[in-house]
Amino acid sequence: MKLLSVATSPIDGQKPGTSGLRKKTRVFMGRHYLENYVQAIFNAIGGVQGKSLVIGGDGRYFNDRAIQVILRMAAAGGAARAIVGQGGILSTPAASHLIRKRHSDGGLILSASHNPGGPDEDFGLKYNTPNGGPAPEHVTDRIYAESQGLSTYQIIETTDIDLDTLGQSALAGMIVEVVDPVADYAAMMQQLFDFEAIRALFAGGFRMRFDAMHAVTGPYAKAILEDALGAPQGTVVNAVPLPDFGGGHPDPNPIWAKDLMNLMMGPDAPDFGAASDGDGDRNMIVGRGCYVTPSDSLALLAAQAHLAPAYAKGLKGVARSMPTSAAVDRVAVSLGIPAYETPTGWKFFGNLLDAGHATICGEESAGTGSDHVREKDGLWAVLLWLNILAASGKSVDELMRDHWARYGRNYYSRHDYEGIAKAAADAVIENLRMALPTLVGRTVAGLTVSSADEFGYEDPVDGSVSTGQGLRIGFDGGQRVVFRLSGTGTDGATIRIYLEALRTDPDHLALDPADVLKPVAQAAGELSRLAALTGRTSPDVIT
Ligand code: VG1
Ligand code: CO
Repeated sequence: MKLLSVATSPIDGQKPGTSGLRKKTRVFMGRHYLENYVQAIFNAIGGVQGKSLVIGGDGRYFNDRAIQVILRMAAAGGAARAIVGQGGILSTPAASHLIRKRHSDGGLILSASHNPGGPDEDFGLKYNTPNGGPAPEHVTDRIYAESQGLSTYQIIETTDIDLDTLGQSALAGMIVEVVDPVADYAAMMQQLFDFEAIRALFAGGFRMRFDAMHAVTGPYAKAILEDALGAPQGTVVNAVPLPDFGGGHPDPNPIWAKDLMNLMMGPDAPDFGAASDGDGDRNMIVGRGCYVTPSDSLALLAAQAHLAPAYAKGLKGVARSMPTSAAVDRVAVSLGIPAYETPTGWKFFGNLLDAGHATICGEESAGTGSDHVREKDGLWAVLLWLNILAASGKSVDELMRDHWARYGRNYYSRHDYEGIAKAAADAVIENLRMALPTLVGRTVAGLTVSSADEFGYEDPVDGSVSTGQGLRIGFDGGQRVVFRLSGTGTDGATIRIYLEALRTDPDHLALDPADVLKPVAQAAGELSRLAALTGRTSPDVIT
């Protein structure tokens, strides 16, 4: 074994986005690229001498190779221990839990989440801090700064480390501990939820389908839903993680989880359907004939969480990202608890959770979670839904109807315009930004603008400020549109347009969302001049 100090030079474009650094896999595989980024992370946290790190990923192409590199670099940096999921596998929430449970000094999670995997698709890497959460901006800024000034990295020359056998081995002075990726996570879920009640639900003939989309949650879902809770074999489909996710996008939404949607909307639908994404932190919830938007799911979970043992004493508060619908805010008002509004990205929930200000958090992009870890957690959301279904004896459809009858319904949709030339996308945002001060009082597509601003956030715990977090325009009557650029894409730019309209009239709770949102969609088009500036007339993805 030989310690090498390799001369390198900084590589452009290593600025981490909404969630770590995501690039084309071939970029990560390029000479020194991964190594530079890992060294930048190590430098940014003051080195890894004597530290312990949790390491694992979603199993996508290059996961195995990248982990070997990271282990050899951690050993070269003098790390004391690396806790690695067997086969290099750890879902994002399971990694967050392990970091916390083992009091480690943080972790490296290899994933590009819902982005497709493969040599010509996407790869990603992010550093999570000792609280188990994604690194906050001051840490990612430091990582970026380090990556710009790098001249060498340290690595050990050795043969591959066996990651398939559970147990401990030594790599130079570092202990490599290979752990079961599922066991600790499954034990925690059992603590949080009423497994007896859910078991009785399945024993009584309740049927569900969980689509793991050939991504990381397969082994977790099989162990928990089928083995521990007694759901019939075959409840979990696409359960084997594949390096290319079977060629699909492991993105749990009605577009990419179309098979599940078709089943749930068809004559043979089971009682409940769910799916999770590449790294297991997102969820999709669908009842028989009833798709639940992530914003509604967050609101319903907040309203009914007391039915699960872990939340029986109530919630301290709730938090949602700004583009997420205000449905959960209405629940918070009725519960008499605070509701926080943060920028997009789970890293902004970390301080609120650590400080005990919020118990449940969520995003419109199908991320929901609680203070049990510091990441969003797909299976957690599915299990909380199951717990609520078991305890209430109601169907998904009944629960949603009751919810809307009580709180009103925030109709919601997101339109994504993908692969836009960066200059055109920037022009759309810049034009809108310039126009903001002139908008209030103007009537567009029959709607009158009542507010217009650019979202900025001051963290209530550490006072840090994040600006430029999305343009939001409100209209009379509780309708809203938000514009922002994606921070996770790898091809050109993606413009996200978030549409929302509140209805409280009892006769307006079962309308077609597309009809309700038509005027606000039209206003969004006119205000942004999107078609003229980008040449696009319809979105690539509607969720
Ligand atoms: C997207 C979502 C955001 C989420 C982020 C990471 O970011 O909109 O809500 O936190 O992905 O989720 P953006 O910048 O592309 O809109 V995951 O499951 O990809 O880690
Ligand atoms: Co994800």
